[in-house]
Amino acid sequence: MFFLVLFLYLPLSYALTCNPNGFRRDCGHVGTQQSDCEQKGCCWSPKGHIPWCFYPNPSTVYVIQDAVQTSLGYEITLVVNDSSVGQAISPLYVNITSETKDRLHVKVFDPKNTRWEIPQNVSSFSNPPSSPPPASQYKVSFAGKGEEFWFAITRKSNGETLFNSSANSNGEFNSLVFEDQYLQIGTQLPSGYNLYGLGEHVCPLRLSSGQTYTLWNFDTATPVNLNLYGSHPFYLELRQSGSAHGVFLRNSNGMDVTLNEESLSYKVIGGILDFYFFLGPQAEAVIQQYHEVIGRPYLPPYWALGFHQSHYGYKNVEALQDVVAQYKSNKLPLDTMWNDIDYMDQYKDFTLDPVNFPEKKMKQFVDELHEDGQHYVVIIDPGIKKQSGYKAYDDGIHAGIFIKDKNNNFFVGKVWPGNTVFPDFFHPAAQQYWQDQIAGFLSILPVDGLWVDMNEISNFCNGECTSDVDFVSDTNEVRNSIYMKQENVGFDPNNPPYAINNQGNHIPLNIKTLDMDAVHYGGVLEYNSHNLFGIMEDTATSIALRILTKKRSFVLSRSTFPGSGVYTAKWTGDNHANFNDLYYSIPGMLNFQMFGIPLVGSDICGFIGDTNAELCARWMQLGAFYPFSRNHNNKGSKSQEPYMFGQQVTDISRKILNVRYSLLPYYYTLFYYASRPVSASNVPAATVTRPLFFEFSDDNNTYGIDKQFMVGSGLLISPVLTQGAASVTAYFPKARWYDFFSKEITSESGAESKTLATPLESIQVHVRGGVIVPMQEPSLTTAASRLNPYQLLVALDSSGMANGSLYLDDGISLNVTRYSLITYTAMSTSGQTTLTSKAQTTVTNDSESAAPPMNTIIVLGVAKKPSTVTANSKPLPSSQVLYNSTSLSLTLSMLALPMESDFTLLWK
Ligand code: MIG
Repeated sequence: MFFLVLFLYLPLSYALTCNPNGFRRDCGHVGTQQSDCEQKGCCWSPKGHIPWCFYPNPSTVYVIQDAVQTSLGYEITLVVNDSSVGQAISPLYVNITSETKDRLHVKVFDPKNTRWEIPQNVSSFSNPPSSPPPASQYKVSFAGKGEEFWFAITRKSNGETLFNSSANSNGEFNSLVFEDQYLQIGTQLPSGYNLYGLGEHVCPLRLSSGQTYTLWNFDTATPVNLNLYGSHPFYLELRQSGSAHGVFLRNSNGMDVTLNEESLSYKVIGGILDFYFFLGPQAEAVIQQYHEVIGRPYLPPYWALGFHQSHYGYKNVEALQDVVAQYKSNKLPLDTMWNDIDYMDQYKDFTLDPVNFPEKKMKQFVDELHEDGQHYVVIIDPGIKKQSGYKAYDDGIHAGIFIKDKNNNFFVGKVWPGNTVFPDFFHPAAQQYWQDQIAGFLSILPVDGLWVDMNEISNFCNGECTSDVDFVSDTNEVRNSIYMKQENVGFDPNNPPYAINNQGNHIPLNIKTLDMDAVHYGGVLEYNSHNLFGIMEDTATSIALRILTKKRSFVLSRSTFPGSGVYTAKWTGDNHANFNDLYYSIPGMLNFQMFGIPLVGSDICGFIGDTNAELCARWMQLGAFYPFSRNHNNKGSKSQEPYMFGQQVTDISRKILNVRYSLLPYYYTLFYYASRPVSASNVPAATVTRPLFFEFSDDNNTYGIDKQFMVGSGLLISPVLTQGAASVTAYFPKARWYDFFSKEITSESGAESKTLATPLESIQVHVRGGVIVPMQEPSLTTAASRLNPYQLLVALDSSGMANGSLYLDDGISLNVTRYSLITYTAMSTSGQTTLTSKAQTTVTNDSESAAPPMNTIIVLGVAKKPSTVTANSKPLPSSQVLYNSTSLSLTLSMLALPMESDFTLLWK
């Protein structure tokens, strides 16, 4: 039977040999054994080169036929040196375009036949400039005419080669392959490289050599290193010099990205090779340059930064009311109550269970939440129950907007409601359809946001459902049996020639999702667009909400793609209630900062399994610092609202949620900068939380740290991640660090590790000297907090300087009519310190009220008690000045300074 398979790809296979030094085209998949390999008629040579198992090799390589210089770069024509063998597409064009001084675009494509490319309206990309950018940071080089093709990118300032597609000396990867269903290219890397990104995977932040990262959207309960819900073909690499660069492969097809000892290789099963290179040189600049291409994250509604409570299994509206009441009586902040699929009638989107969640009571419940300044979010799944008489189904059939199968029938899968069809967001009428369904639901229940789950697309059948037995109960068994089948059939869209390492077991592409020959509008195959369903649903849902509510939207998505952050928040999916997953939530959160979806967090206290008091307390402490902070767990798991574990955990949760709420002005300001092209101070700002190396790239001790993280540039969070531990060993990079709680100096100049007592009731939070953190007195909701006076936490560095900023607006409007950007600067000279506030305020609607005043300023690192303190040149009475000689902190209170007016405080 294997002859048939071989015949399909290499019709002239009889002319080929097994030359170990020749061109190796991967035969099979990651982890192939010799016997498998030889059985397929492939060559086995486990030395040096990978792949060890390769197709009998022709000597085909791409050579440069022509290279023309253009105003923005080069147009290179490649041809194969022997077109009589193999399936290499020839000629190929390589367009190298200098787009900005920091960004280079390299696109390898078939000039004759248009191949699949991501449509621009799905995930945006850049347009070439009209004139060449001046003074670029990079230099491009490539092979000479008639030579085998390679290209390389160098950083001009230090000569570092950032990308080099020519095979390295130990032959870890091969040069370019460009066939219909197999594209291969790679780059050399320095030994001991530091490389990050390539999501979505549960794994340590710094990626490992020897590992293959597969990108193929898949619904599974977060196994380590395997492909997950979303795909983000982007990586950031940091060199020992401290400079960082980024590489984005704009491609939506399935792919394996393998990290070898000194190289990285891409094996992609379709589309084109469309690369963007970002020169940084700071990590934060790389990310900002990346987001400029894929779209910057949106500024979320302020309430989305409050605390959220969810559970799969809330039985009825009374259960929801009870949770809200318990939060209140325990004085625990809560902004948003969530409903999982339990609220639906027979799991049908846009319906309410008439018995347990009846319309009248639900409407009253939601109205009451709103009166109390709280919010309500519900889940929807993409699967629409196949049932005539059900509006969402009938409307979709009428508009013809569901995904079709290869026979031109609507594709039938199976999800919670039974057999389902799926909206096709490629269809021009799908947006209106989706908006109409949402509008219909909003008219019953004014929900504040939508949670879009299962959008990988997840399907309980493997491909189209044929009968009820298709339900995937034992995934492994199904995988194996289907995979065996693969070896025995000819062309099968679910089993292309190269099997990506889907679920670590190279399972067929349609397992737990659609068949790859399912068809979207315009003839777009699922094979090519599978990884785009999530972003397309995110976009459609968010746009519908913006149109219908005329406010900023809130959408929480599981499946994402580059550009999703323009519209959506992300949670990291079905984690487990254990300490391991508590840890993995940190790299998960940090990865999505790079991927442009900063509003991200993990299910606090753990989704699968029963949590316990200690784990939940530790998780509330860490989760209080996630940009998106939500406690959620599975049906059947023990209730885990923070008040469920007695007084101690309730107190711990209240304390840390109050810290979160007091820091929201700081978080919101970080979101503002991430959504903007350039920050006020011209410091690149693209993330909300960030790895330590983003801030301290010249300290290579930080390169592997993923058990601590920064919030902005000012806060260092070092949580306890170990069961039973009552201390934390935290690394302090080079700076002065203050304990957020005691206000004392923990490390005078950093560059040291410290073991700090951290009993259950505490988490380590440190403030970096040199930073001013804007804060606000907390209340039980963001709506109430926003009415409270502001505070500043001024952490002086060793030279008595600090600065910070604050962005203020109404927190909800799409077009704000009153906003301020305020910068704070502290400077010390000869025993005297001044703190100035400079506000830039824009008011286009005078009826909107101004922000509450600045009341309290806490200055850390004031060596001795000042004898005079003035506010706007007027002496402050001693009742407003408090100096603490133990912590060396100065607290100025009852200031009542208007936020929109400049002010100066002085002490000496
Ligand atoms: O098949 O809606 O990740 O958060 O509670 C499971 C029920 C479907 C998966 C989500 C999870 C949610 C659950 N969903």
